[in-house]
Amino acid sequence: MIIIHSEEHRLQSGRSELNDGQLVPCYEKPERADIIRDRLAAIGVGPMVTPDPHGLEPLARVHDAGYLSFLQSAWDEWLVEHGDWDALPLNWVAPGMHRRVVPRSIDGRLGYYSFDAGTPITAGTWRAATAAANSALTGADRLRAGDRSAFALCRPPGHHAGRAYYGGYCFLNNAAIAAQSLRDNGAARVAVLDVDYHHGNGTQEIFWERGDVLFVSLHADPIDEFPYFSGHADETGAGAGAGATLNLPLPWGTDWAAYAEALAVAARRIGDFAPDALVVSLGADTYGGDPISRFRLLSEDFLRMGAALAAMNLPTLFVMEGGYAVADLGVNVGNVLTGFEGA
Ligand code: OKP
Ligand code: ZN
Repeated sequence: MIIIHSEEHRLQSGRSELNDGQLVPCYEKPERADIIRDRLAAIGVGPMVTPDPHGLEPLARVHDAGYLSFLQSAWDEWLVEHGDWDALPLNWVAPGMHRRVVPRSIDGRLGYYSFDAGTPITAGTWRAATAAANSALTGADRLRAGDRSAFALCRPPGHHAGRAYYGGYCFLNNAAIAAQSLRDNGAARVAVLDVDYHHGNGTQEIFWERGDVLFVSLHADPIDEFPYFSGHADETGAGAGAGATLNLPLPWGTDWAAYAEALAVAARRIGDFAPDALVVSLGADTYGGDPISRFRLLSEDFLRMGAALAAMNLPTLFVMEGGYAVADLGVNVGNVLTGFEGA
Protein backbone atom coordinates (compact mmCIF):
# COMPACT_ATOMS: atom_id res chain seq x y z
CA MET A 1 0.00 0.00 0.00
CA ILE A 2 1.10 3.54 -0.62
CA ILE A 3 2.66 5.43 2.28
CA ILE A 4 2.17 9.18 2.46
CA HIS A 5 4.83 10.95 4.43
CA SER A 6 6.26 14.45 4.79
CA GLU A 7 9.56 15.28 6.44
CA GLU A 8 7.91 18.45 7.72
CA HIS A 9 6.75 16.44 10.75
CA ARG A 10 10.21 17.33 12.16
CA LEU A 11 9.06 20.90 12.63
CA GLN A 12 7.03 19.68 15.61
CA SER A 13 9.75 18.94 18.13
CA GLY A 14 8.72 20.16 21.55
CA ARG A 15 11.15 20.41 24.45
CA SER A 16 8.91 19.19 27.24
CA GLU A 17 5.46 18.22 28.45
CA LEU A 18 4.01 18.20 31.94
CA ASN A 19 3.82 14.58 33.09
CA ASP A 20 3.55 13.15 36.61
CA GLY A 21 4.27 16.57 38.08
CA GLN A 22 7.41 17.17 36.06
CA LEU A 23 8.42 18.77 32.81
CA VAL A 24 9.81 15.79 30.92
CA PRO A 25 11.06 15.40 27.33
CA CYS A 26 8.15 15.08 24.89
CA TYR A 27 7.12 11.50 24.20
CA GLU A 28 5.66 12.60 20.90
CA LYS A 29 8.94 13.25 19.04
CA PRO A 30 10.32 13.10 15.48
CA GLU A 31 12.14 9.77 16.04
CA ARG A 32 8.74 8.09 16.15
CA ALA A 33 8.11 8.76 12.48
CA ASP A 34 11.71 8.00 11.51
CA ILE A 35 11.64 4.49 12.91
CA ILE A 36 8.31 3.74 11.24
CA ARG A 37 9.56 5.10 7.92
CA ASP A 38 12.76 3.03 8.12
CA ARG A 39 10.93 -0.15 9.03
CA LEU A 40 8.33 0.19 6.28
CA ALA A 41 11.11 0.79 3.76
CA ALA A 42 13.03 -2.24 5.03
CA ILE A 43 10.08 -4.62 4.70
CA GLY A 44 8.86 -3.10 1.44
CA VAL A 45 5.30 -2.19 2.41
CA GLY A 46 4.92 0.08 -0.57
CA PRO A 47 6.06 3.24 -2.30
CA MET A 48 6.40 6.40 -0.25
CA VAL A 49 5.08 9.67 -1.62
CA THR A 50 4.89 13.18 -0.22
CA PRO A 51 1.46 14.69 0.45
CA ASP A 52 -0.26 17.07 -1.94
CA PRO A 53 -1.15 20.47 -0.51
CA HIS A 54 -4.90 20.83 0.11
CA GLY A 55 -5.13 24.33 1.56
CA LEU A 56 -7.24 25.47 4.46
CA GLU A 57 -10.67 24.53 3.16
CA PRO A 58 -10.69 20.83 4.15
CA LEU A 59 -9.37 21.80 7.60
CA ALA A 60 -12.19 24.32 8.01
CA ARG A 61 -14.73 21.58 7.24
CA VAL A 62 -13.82 20.06 10.61
CA HIS A 63 -12.28 22.83 12.70
CA ASP A 64 -13.57 26.18 13.94
CA ALA A 65 -12.30 29.19 11.94
CA GLY A 66 -11.26 31.10 15.07
CA TYR A 67 -9.34 28.07 16.30
CA LEU A 68 -7.50 27.69 13.00
CA SER A 69 -6.42 31.32 12.96
CA PHE A 70 -5.35 31.03 16.61
CA LEU A 71 -3.19 28.00 15.74
CA GLN A 72 -1.57 29.82 12.84
CA SER A 73 -0.53 32.85 14.86
CA ALA A 74 -0.11 31.42 18.39
CA TRP A 75 3.64 30.91 18.17
CA ASP A 76 4.37 34.42 16.84
CA GLU A 77 2.27 35.97 19.57
CA TRP A 78 3.90 33.82 22.25
CA LEU A 79 7.37 34.70 20.96
CA VAL A 80 6.68 38.42 21.28
CA GLU A 81 5.24 37.98 24.77
CA HIS A 82 7.56 35.39 26.35
CA GLY A 83 10.48 34.70 24.02
CA ASP A 84 11.80 31.60 22.31
CA TRP A 85 10.53 28.79 24.56
CA ASP A 86 7.72 26.30 23.87
CA ALA A 87 4.24 27.66 24.50
CA LEU A 88 2.26 25.71 27.10
CA PRO A 89 -1.08 26.67 28.64
CA LEU A 90 -1.44 27.02 32.38
CA ASN A 91 -5.10 27.85 33.01
CA TRP A 92 -8.40 26.37 31.91
CA VAL A 93 -12.03 27.16 32.39
CA ALA A 94 -13.85 25.34 35.20
CA PRO A 95 -17.60 24.66 35.43
CA GLY A 96 -19.40 27.82 36.45
CA MET A 97 -16.77 30.09 34.90
CA HIS A 98 -17.37 31.65 31.50
CA ARG A 99 -15.79 31.12 28.11
CA ARG A 100 -18.07 33.52 26.27
CA VAL A 101 -15.31 36.09 25.82
CA VAL A 102 -12.22 34.88 24.01
CA PRO A 103 -9.23 36.18 26.00
CA ARG A 104 -7.04 38.78 24.30
CA SER A 105 -3.70 37.68 25.78
CA ILE A 106 -1.94 34.73 24.24
CA ASP A 107 -1.81 32.96 27.62
CA GLY A 108 -5.56 33.24 27.96
CA ARG A 109 -6.13 31.97 24.46
CA LEU A 110 -3.77 29.00 24.91
CA GLY A 111 -6.02 27.88 27.76
CA TYR A 112 -9.18 28.76 25.86
CA TYR A 113 -8.25 26.52 22.93
CA SER A 114 -6.67 23.55 24.77
CA PHE A 115 -7.26 20.90 27.41
CA ASP A 116 -3.85 19.83 28.70
CA ALA A 117 -0.26 20.93 29.36
CA GLY A 118 1.29 18.13 27.35
CA THR A 119 1.07 19.72 23.96
CA PRO A 120 3.66 22.42 23.28
CA ILE A 121 3.21 24.90 20.47
CA THR A 122 6.54 25.67 18.79
CA ALA A 123 7.77 27.68 15.82
CA GLY A 124 7.05 24.77 13.46
CA THR A 125 3.83 23.43 14.93
CA TRP A 126 1.46 24.85 12.34
CA ARG A 127 3.56 23.65 9.39
CA ALA A 128 4.03 20.18 10.88
CA ALA A 129 0.35 19.85 11.73
CA THR A 130 -0.78 20.96 8.27
CA ALA A 131 1.68 18.54 6.64
CA ALA A 132 0.12 15.75 8.72
CA ALA A 133 -3.38 16.77 7.68
CA ASN A 134 -2.27 16.90 4.05
CA SER A 135 -0.90 13.36 4.38
CA ALA A 136 -4.27 12.12 5.63
CA LEU A 137 -6.06 14.06 2.87
CA THR A 138 -3.75 12.62 0.21
CA GLY A 139 -4.52 9.17 1.58
CA ALA A 140 -8.24 9.91 1.25
CA ASP A 141 -7.59 10.94 -2.37
CA ARG A 142 -5.95 7.56 -2.99
CA LEU A 143 -9.00 5.68 -1.73
CA ARG A 144 -11.15 7.82 -3.99
CA ALA A 145 -8.88 6.87 -6.88
CA GLY A 146 -9.58 3.21 -6.13
CA ASP A 147 -6.76 2.06 -3.87
CA ARG A 148 -7.79 -0.60 -1.38
CA SER A 149 -5.68 0.99 1.33
CA ALA A 150 -3.23 3.76 2.14
CA PHE A 151 -1.14 4.73 5.14
CA ALA A 152 -0.69 8.33 6.25
CA LEU A 153 2.57 8.19 8.19
CA CYS A 154 2.05 11.47 9.96
CA ARG A 155 2.78 13.28 13.16
CA PRO A 156 1.80 15.19 15.22
CA PRO A 157 -1.21 12.92 15.79
CA GLY A 158 -4.78 14.18 15.63
CA HIS A 159 -7.48 12.22 17.42
CA HIS A 160 -7.52 14.31 20.61
CA ALA A 161 -7.99 17.57 18.68
CA GLY A 162 -11.58 18.77 18.67
CA ARG A 163 -13.42 21.26 16.54
CA ALA A 164 -11.94 24.16 18.52
CA TYR A 165 -9.25 22.76 20.80
CA TYR A 166 -5.86 21.06 20.88
CA GLY A 167 -4.35 18.69 23.45
CA GLY A 168 -2.98 15.19 23.89
CA TYR A 169 -0.16 16.00 21.43
CA CYS A 170 -2.78 16.78 18.75
CA PHE A 171 -3.58 20.03 16.89
CA LEU A 172 -5.47 19.11 13.73
CA ASN A 173 -7.64 16.01 13.67
CA ASN A 174 -6.06 14.28 10.69
CA ALA A 175 -8.41 11.28 10.73
CA ALA A 176 -11.54 13.44 11.01
CA ILE A 177 -10.31 15.73 8.24
CA ALA A 178 -9.75 12.70 6.00
CA ALA A 179 -13.15 11.20 6.88
CA GLN A 180 -14.86 14.50 6.08
CA SER A 181 -12.96 14.73 2.81
CA LEU A 182 -14.19 11.26 1.86
CA ARG A 183 -17.75 12.40 2.63
CA ASP A 184 -17.32 15.59 0.63
CA ASN A 185 -16.07 13.65 -2.36
CA GLY A 186 -18.75 11.05 -2.79
CA ALA A 187 -18.71 8.59 0.11
CA ALA A 188 -22.21 8.41 1.61
CA ARG A 189 -21.06 6.90 4.90
CA VAL A 190 -17.62 6.70 6.50
CA ALA A 191 -16.56 4.78 9.59
CA VAL A 192 -13.68 5.87 11.81
CA LEU A 193 -12.21 3.08 13.92
CA ASP A 194 -9.83 4.33 16.60
CA VAL A 195 -7.47 1.66 17.94
CA ASP A 196 -5.14 4.06 19.73
CA TYR A 197 -4.80 3.26 23.46
CA HIS A 198 -6.35 6.63 24.36
CA HIS A 199 -9.91 7.64 23.60
CA GLY A 200 -10.25 9.72 20.45
CA ASN A 201 -12.24 12.44 22.19
CA GLY A 202 -11.69 14.95 19.39
CA THR A 203 -13.00 12.68 16.66
CA GLN A 204 -15.95 11.77 18.84
CA GLU A 205 -16.80 15.42 19.42
CA ILE A 206 -16.48 16.35 15.75
CA PHE A 207 -18.90 13.64 14.60
CA TRP A 208 -21.07 13.51 17.75
CA GLU A 209 -24.22 14.72 16.02
CA ARG A 210 -23.50 13.13 12.67
CA GLY A 211 -25.30 10.05 11.41
CA ASP A 212 -23.14 9.80 8.29
CA VAL A 213 -19.85 9.17 10.12
CA LEU A 214 -19.69 6.25 12.55
CA PHE A 215 -17.09 6.61 15.29
CA VAL A 216 -15.94 3.42 17.02
CA SER A 217 -13.16 3.42 19.59
CA LEU A 218 -11.30 0.81 21.66
CA HIS A 219 -9.34 2.47 24.43
CA ALA A 220 -8.30 2.42 28.06
CA ASP A 221 -11.28 3.18 30.29
CA PRO A 222 -11.39 6.93 30.94
CA ILE A 223 -12.27 6.24 34.57
CA ASP A 224 -8.55 5.47 34.92
CA GLU A 225 -6.88 6.98 31.91
CA PHE A 226 -6.30 10.13 29.89
CA PRO A 227 -8.31 11.94 28.55
CA TYR A 228 -10.55 11.12 31.59
CA PHE A 229 -13.57 13.15 30.49
CA SER A 230 -14.53 11.32 27.32
CA GLY A 231 -14.89 7.73 26.15
CA HIS A 232 -17.37 6.04 28.48
CA ALA A 233 -19.55 3.29 27.06
CA ASP A 234 -22.75 5.29 27.52
CA GLU A 235 -21.53 8.05 25.18
CA THR A 236 -23.32 7.04 21.98
CA GLY A 237 -23.90 10.29 20.05
CA ALA A 238 -26.78 12.75 19.89
CA GLY A 239 -29.31 14.17 17.47
CA ALA A 240 -28.80 12.82 13.97
CA GLY A 241 -25.73 11.05 15.39
CA ALA A 242 -27.62 9.18 18.11
CA GLY A 243 -26.22 5.64 18.06
CA ALA A 244 -23.39 6.51 15.64
CA THR A 245 -20.72 6.55 18.37
CA LEU A 246 -19.56 3.29 19.93
CA ASN A 247 -17.08 3.34 22.80
CA LEU A 248 -15.47 0.13 23.98
CA PRO A 249 -13.47 1.07 27.09
CA LEU A 250 -11.12 -1.64 28.34
CA PRO A 251 -9.29 -2.04 31.64
CA TRP A 252 -5.61 -1.52 32.30
CA GLY A 253 -3.78 -4.77 31.60
CA THR A 254 -5.91 -5.71 28.58
CA ASP A 255 -4.17 -8.37 26.46
CA TRP A 256 -4.83 -9.56 22.92
CA ALA A 257 -7.54 -12.07 23.91
CA ALA A 258 -9.74 -9.39 25.47
CA TYR A 259 -8.78 -6.84 22.86
CA ALA A 260 -9.74 -9.18 20.01
CA GLU A 261 -13.21 -9.65 21.49
CA ALA A 262 -13.78 -5.90 21.56
CA LEU A 263 -12.41 -5.61 18.04
CA ALA A 264 -14.96 -8.20 16.89
CA VAL A 265 -17.75 -6.10 18.43
CA ALA A 266 -16.36 -3.06 16.60
CA ALA A 267 -16.21 -5.01 13.33
CA ARG A 268 -19.84 -6.09 13.63
CA ARG A 269 -21.01 -2.53 14.20
CA ILE A 270 -18.96 -1.25 11.29
CA GLY A 271 -20.32 -4.03 9.07
CA ASP A 272 -23.90 -3.15 10.02
CA PHE A 273 -23.23 0.51 9.20
CA ALA A 274 -22.04 -0.53 5.71
CA PRO A 275 -19.70 2.41 5.14
CA ASP A 276 -18.09 3.23 1.80
CA ALA A 277 -14.70 3.66 3.50
CA LEU A 278 -12.94 3.03 6.77
CA VAL A 279 -10.48 5.41 8.43
CA VAL A 280 -8.34 3.71 11.08
CA SER A 281 -6.83 5.96 13.74
CA LEU A 282 -3.79 3.76 14.23
CA GLY A 283 -2.07 4.08 17.57
CA ALA A 284 0.45 1.45 18.59
CA ASP A 285 0.45 2.53 22.23
CA THR A 286 -1.61 -0.57 23.10
CA TYR A 287 1.78 -2.32 23.09
CA GLY A 288 2.91 -3.82 26.39
CA GLY A 289 6.19 -1.93 26.20
CA ASP A 290 4.64 1.49 25.80
CA PRO A 291 6.05 3.90 28.40
CA ILE A 292 2.83 5.85 29.06
CA SER A 293 0.17 3.17 28.51
CA ARG A 294 -1.05 0.04 30.27
CA PHE A 295 -2.32 -2.52 27.77
CA ARG A 296 -0.35 -5.68 27.05
CA LEU A 297 -0.36 -6.32 23.32
CA LEU A 298 2.70 -8.09 21.92
CA SER A 299 4.38 -7.23 18.63
CA GLU A 300 2.90 -10.34 16.99
CA ASP A 301 -0.60 -9.26 18.06
CA PHE A 302 -0.35 -6.31 15.69
CA LEU A 303 -0.22 -8.80 12.80
CA ARG A 304 -3.52 -10.20 14.04
CA MET A 305 -4.93 -6.71 14.38
CA GLY A 306 -4.03 -5.99 10.76
CA ALA A 307 -5.69 -9.20 9.61
CA ALA A 308 -8.83 -8.39 11.61
CA LEU A 309 -8.99 -4.95 10.00
CA ALA A 310 -8.56 -6.44 6.52
CA ALA A 311 -11.45 -8.83 7.22
CA MET A 312 -13.76 -5.81 7.42
CA ASN A 313 -13.24 -5.74 3.67
CA LEU A 314 -13.44 -1.98 3.19
CA PRO A 315 -11.32 0.62 1.44
CA THR A 316 -9.11 1.52 4.39
CA LEU A 317 -7.07 4.60 5.21
CA PHE A 318 -4.66 4.21 8.11
CA VAL A 319 -3.80 7.46 9.86
CA MET A 320 -0.96 7.36 12.38
CA GLU A 321 -1.79 8.39 15.93
CA GLY A 322 0.16 7.40 19.08
CA GLY A 323 2.79 4.84 20.10
CA TYR A 324 5.75 5.81 22.26
CA ALA A 325 7.86 2.67 22.64
CA VAL A 326 10.03 4.10 19.89
CA ALA A 327 12.45 1.17 19.52
CA ASP A 328 9.59 -1.23 18.73
CA LEU A 329 7.24 1.20 17.03
CA GLY A 330 8.44 0.45 13.50
CA VAL A 331 7.93 -3.30 13.93
CA ASN A 332 4.51 -2.87 15.53
CA VAL A 333 3.17 -0.51 12.88
CA GLY A 334 4.76 -2.59 10.13
CA ASN A 335 3.02 -5.64 11.56
CA VAL A 336 -0.41 -4.01 11.36
CA LEU A 337 0.16 -3.13 7.71
CA THR A 338 1.64 -6.49 6.70
CA GLY A 339 -1.06 -8.29 8.69
CA PHE A 340 -3.56 -6.26 6.69
CA GLU A 341 -1.95 -6.91 3.34
CA GLY A 342 -1.35 -10.58 3.95
CA ALA A 343 -4.97 -11.23 4.82
C1 OKP B 1 -1.78 10.92 22.70
B1 OKP B 1 -2.20 9.77 21.78
C2 OKP B 1 0.67 10.03 31.02
C3 OKP B 1 0.25 11.39 30.49
C4 OKP B 1 -0.45 11.28 29.19
C5 OKP B 1 -1.19 12.62 27.30
C6 OKP B 1 -1.22 11.42 26.45
C7 OKP B 1 -1.57 11.75 25.04
C8 OKP B 1 -1.65 10.56 24.15
N1 OKP B 1 1.16 10.09 32.36
N2 OKP B 1 -0.57 12.53 28.57
O1 OKP B 1 -3.52 9.31 22.01
O2 OKP B 1 -1.32 8.64 21.79
ZN1 ZN C 1 -2.63 7.25 22.41
